[in-house]
Parts: sequence; structure tokens; C-alpha cells
Amino acid sequence: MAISGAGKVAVVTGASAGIGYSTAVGLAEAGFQLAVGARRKDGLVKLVEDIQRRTGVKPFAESLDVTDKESVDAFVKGVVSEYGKVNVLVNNAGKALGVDYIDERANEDDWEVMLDTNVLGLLRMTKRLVPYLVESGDGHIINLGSTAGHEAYAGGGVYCATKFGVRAITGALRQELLGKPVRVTSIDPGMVETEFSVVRFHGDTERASRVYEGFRPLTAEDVADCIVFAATRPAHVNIDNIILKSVDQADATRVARKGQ
Ligand code: 8X3
Repeated sequence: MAISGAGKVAVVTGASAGIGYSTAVGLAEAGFQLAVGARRKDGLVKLVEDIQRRTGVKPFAESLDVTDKESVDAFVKGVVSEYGKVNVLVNNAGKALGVDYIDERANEDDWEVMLDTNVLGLLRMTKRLVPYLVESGDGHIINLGSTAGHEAYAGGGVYCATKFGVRAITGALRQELLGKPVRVTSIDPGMVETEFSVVRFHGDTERASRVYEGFRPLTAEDVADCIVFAATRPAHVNIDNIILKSVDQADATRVARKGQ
């Protein structure tokens, strides 16, 4: 049985595009009041208009850089003063940068950004919101993991490390929050066609499009569907983990492409 989000507040990070954007729309359509954050203001403006058009309700939207403690503090303060509570935290902000091997050519700045965003950013948001999630009496942390958190691949060492890290954090949180009214879920997609690869290849759209050539990758909406599903189960039902991949993807490196 699906439970409506009416009366509940959901926070989505990295909401200006891709999975975050679709998740915010999906949760708003399921009745949640939304608080959305991202570094890029233009995507947030579009999202606010989109949600308002679909639901008639204007979400709280503020710039948010999860790598910056002050930005995280200001965002959380804004959400709490707007709604007075938080029920759901979707830790979506994250990225891959490069496909460097771990050798002398690797870009260490990329390593730092990935670890800071995907691991520390998720921790910063979680640390600050856990008290509110507990206090809500019906809280839920939904972390965006990845198949890269289950299987490492060449060129993905550091990105995979961040997603293995997210999986560890999800597991620890489930233990730590046992006995408290907070569910903990990890949604772990394989290849999803969003701006993910454009970001990974530092803006090289042609190289990014080749990643998804000749097969049917997941879409942002496919992943958002799983997040909304987890968030709309009854309060005692914890969806621990959903791993989803395109029917054309077997594992990190094996993809059935047309003509191959
Ligand atoms: C994204 C999946 O295979 O590009 O999290 O690392 S993959």
C-alpha cells in the first residue's frame, strides 16, 4: 500500500538536474512538501516552476553546496525555519570525475572533489538532519548509491570508493538508528543517461554520449520511481536497498550494444 507524502517534508540535494530533479518532482506529486538544494540556481528556478505547475505548491529552494559547511548550515537553517520539520532526506548530490587509473597521471583534484561531495557532503547533510528526522516520528534517509558501490572497475577506483563508502554509511546508519523512527534506504543504479557522463568527462558531450550509445540506459525517472516507491511505503517498512540496471547491462563493463 502506498502512503501519501501529505504532511511530510522531503529534502532533496543535487536537485537542479537528473535524478535529483526527477525525484523532487516525483515526491512533490506524491504529496510531499519539498525543500530542494543545488549549486546551480538556474536548474532550481526551473524545478520550482515545474513543481508549482504540477502541484500548485511552491517548494522551498536554496543554493546548496554540500562541500561547504556554511552553505549546508544555511540551507538546513532555511528548511527548518520554513517547515519546522523534516521527514525525508534524499542524499542525491554526487558526481564522478574522470576515468583516470590510479597511477602517476591521475588528477588528484578530481579525487578530492568526488570524496568531498559524495562522501563528506552526504555526511554533512545527514549529521545535521538526523535530529529532525528522529524528532519527526517518521523519518527516512535515502542515499543514492550505485552499482559502483558493489563492483569496482578500472578507471573508477575513486568514484567506486565513494559509492562503497556510501554503502558503508548506509549500513552504519541503519544500525545506529535502530529503535528510532527513521528508515534508511540505499538506491543503487547502474548506467543512467543524465549529465553524469558529461560531468565525468569535464564537459565533453560527444565522449559522454558514446557511453550510452547502442543500448537502452536507465533514465532519471526510472531511478526517481524507486526513490518515491521507498518513500511511500508504510512507516514500518524499510526498503533496505534497490539495485537497478538497464536490461542491457549485466555488470560494470558488460553492456549489450546494438551491432556489437
Ligand atoms: C553510475 C554507474 O557504472 O557509471 O553510478 O559507475 S557507473
